[in-house]
Amino acid sequence: MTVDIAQASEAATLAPVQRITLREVRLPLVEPFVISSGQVDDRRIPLLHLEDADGVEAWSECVAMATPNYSPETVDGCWMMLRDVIAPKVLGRTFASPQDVHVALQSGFRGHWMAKAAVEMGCWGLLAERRQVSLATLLGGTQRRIDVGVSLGIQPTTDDLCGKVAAALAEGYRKIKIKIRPGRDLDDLRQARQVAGSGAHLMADANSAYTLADTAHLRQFDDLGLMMIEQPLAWDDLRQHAELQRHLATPICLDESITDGAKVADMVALGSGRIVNIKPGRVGGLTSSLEIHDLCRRLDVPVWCGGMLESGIGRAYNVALASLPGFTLPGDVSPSARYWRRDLVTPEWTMDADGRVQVPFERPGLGVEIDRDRIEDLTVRTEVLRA
Ligand code: OSB
Ligand code: MG
Repeated sequence: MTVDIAQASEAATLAPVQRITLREVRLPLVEPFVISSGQVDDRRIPLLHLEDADGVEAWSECVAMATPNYSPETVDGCWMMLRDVIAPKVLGRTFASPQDVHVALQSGFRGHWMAKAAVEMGCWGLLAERRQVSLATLLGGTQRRIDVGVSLGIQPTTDDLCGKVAAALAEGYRKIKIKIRPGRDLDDLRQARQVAGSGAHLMADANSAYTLADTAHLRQFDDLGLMMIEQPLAWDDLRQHAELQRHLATPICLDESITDGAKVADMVALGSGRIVNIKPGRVGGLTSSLEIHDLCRRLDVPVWCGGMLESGIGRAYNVALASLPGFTLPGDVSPSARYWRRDLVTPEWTMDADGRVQVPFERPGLGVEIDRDRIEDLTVRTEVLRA
């Protein structure tokens, strides 16, 4: 981009966002992704193109799913909230920092984390462009390479799962997360452990498929040497997870239940879990992610970066976030080819044979080029929002 910013001091802060173009793209996954509460074949992705008063541009992504089976938010709900409520609070206004955008979107405004995050993250993208630094630098990242894990959806058969586990290990992945549901859990995990060997980093993600009535069943997971079990109980629960954790040796990792730093404090106070999955979309953006990261570091709670089947645009934000020092466990930041025949960015995100993704510290902004032609081809609707 060739935008001349007259004074470095102006570049240090945000200029008013003048225009946000919402676009929905449909990106077919290379294979269906099945979790206990639903299935995704084609990913519907709202993209945001933000332009500020100096003509600086940035892209961001809203991570909501088509249906409210993971989070109460949806693609269509977020579109409406972005257009009618969130963009009007931001467009044409002066904010000193993305943190101030976060504050403006929090006051008197409940929920809608993923919709808010799409704009707040875009403002971080704008600021990185204005300063001509990488997003990872802007966020305070320190790790030049991120350990990568893969999230395997529920497969048609246990044999299919074992094949995927073997293939993932051969590719170099440093953690394998296996989606489970009642009826497809213990046997799947036992066989996966058999294939992977005792040293492999395996974990399970239940996406809220169990209740406390399953405690005795879940205790059997303790024999499997899992790194953690992610979100076994209700999506908004902390109290019952604390009860369950008292009966499990395997650490519980919370995903859905953590929507801000206060929830982390509650998790620790109650003993609801010992590890946190941070997804910037789920917690309202990067300001909230940084707050959770800092709190977890103080409290000695390991964190890792989750994923929402993002395109290469959302992935850029996740990779930058995961470069912070508290991200000590492999993240769900798999390379582009694990999801898409062709991504929306160049270069595509790749993983080396050691199972690591390179953080583009040396490239300003998101660190990848946006493939506008490809986005244009995949766009199913557009809406322009102006100050
Ligand atoms: O629970 O972590 C989850 C994808 C969609 C919704 C919820 C989850 C996931 C994943 C995918 O596990 C992680 C990835 O993007 O690779
Ligand atoms: Mg999860």
